[in-house]
Amino acid sequence: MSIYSYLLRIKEVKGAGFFLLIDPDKREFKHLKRIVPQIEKGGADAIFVGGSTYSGENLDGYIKEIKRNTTIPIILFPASHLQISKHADAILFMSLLSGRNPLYLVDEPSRIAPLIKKHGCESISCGYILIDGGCSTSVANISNTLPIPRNRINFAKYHALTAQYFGMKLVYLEAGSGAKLTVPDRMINAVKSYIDLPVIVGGGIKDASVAREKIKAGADFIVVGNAFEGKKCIEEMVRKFAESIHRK
Ligand code: 1GP
Repeated sequence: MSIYSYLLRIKEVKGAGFFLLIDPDKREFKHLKRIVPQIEKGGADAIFVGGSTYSGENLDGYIKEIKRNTTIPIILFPASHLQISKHADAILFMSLLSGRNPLYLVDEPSRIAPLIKKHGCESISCGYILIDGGCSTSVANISNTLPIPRNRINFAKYHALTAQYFGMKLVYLEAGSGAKLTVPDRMINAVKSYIDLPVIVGGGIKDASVAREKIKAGADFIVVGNAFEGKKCIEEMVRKFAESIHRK
């Protein structure tokens, strides 16, 4: 089964999916052995790997170490072509549709595309849409793009529909890692009812009840990273998120 089919299956069986994001800049290699099994035992559906400032150093080794410690899929969430590894199960192949910087709309994707072909990895194309998270975020700074204002619901809807008509497989509504404010429920709801694609929501989600709110608003998948950073024992917290997200 492809990873994309697996994700759709998760949605069908559990109601929604939970992805835990590991940023190699913030989680040391030596801690993976302890942390990764907790992610699976806690009930996350996949592990995302990536980070805005990560140089890609030893990415192959990092992915292999995660793989040694889990059976759930590892999906790359690359900020650049330096964050591609053939050892991942799939790659979120993104274009930053909300931005007007050609570097992240098409230049980085065009550097990643030949690597995907070379490695024969599964690519899951995704319209990446940045929403104002109420503070300055790394993704906005590094991409040098403006997020969509929180009240511009139609703007978000039209960008998401663009992803659909471009033939992309997912839409990611992103407030940015560590965002002060999460993607507004009203916006999630409006986007989800306007398009036919699965919607991922992430950025600033720090507890299970907020994740639940996003699911109720229409999110199909939730990504959480920051809330787990720097913690040694995460299994119970992962479980709380998973139970709250999977509740039909
Ligand atoms: C960032 O959406 C993800 O790209 C996760 O955000 O780190 O704030 O959970 P957090």
